[in-house]
Amino acid sequence: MSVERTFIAIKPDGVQRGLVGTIISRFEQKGFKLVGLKQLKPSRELAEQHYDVHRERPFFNGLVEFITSGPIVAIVLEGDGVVAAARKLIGATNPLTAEPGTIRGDFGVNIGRNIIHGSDAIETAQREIALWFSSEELTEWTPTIQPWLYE
Ligand code: IDP
Ligand code: MG
Repeated sequence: MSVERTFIAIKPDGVQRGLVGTIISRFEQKGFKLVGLKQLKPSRELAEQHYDVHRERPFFNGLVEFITSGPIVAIVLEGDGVVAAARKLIGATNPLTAEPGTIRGDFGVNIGRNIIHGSDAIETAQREIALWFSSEELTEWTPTIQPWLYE
């Protein structure tokens, strides 16, 4: 078993469209544990740091404008293999080609409005969690259903 943590952000379009509950439910129903959850309007600095790898891309400025335009919901999930599994639940970057059944495949049509972010690797997740959350904001707890999720 590989217990991991990942960083998820419901982007301003997901919040505006009232998809927060639906999206959190999908991760809960899959069996992943919420260890961090907050709503915030990110600063430009935070958004730029988060998307630092895309700094030279033509969509970078528009992306930062979009992410800072409204509240986002920042989430930390924990569970076996959660980094790759959450990316699978989220679906491909372009919602138009994302598989039905995935969050982007079910709820989006445009790459610039793809509803949700999820860390792409364990190291990225560690960097992003540290960027968005302080350690006091993360809760260590054991769900009572744990024995029904893991043998
Ligand atoms: P990911 O979110 O699936 O990891 P990345 O390639 O890392 O996708 O891109 C980060 C984010 O940048 C995407 O989720 C999307 O919001 C935005 N983005 C990526 N490519 C484009 C584009 O061609 N036009 C507009 N926005 C883009
Ligand atoms: Mg990415």
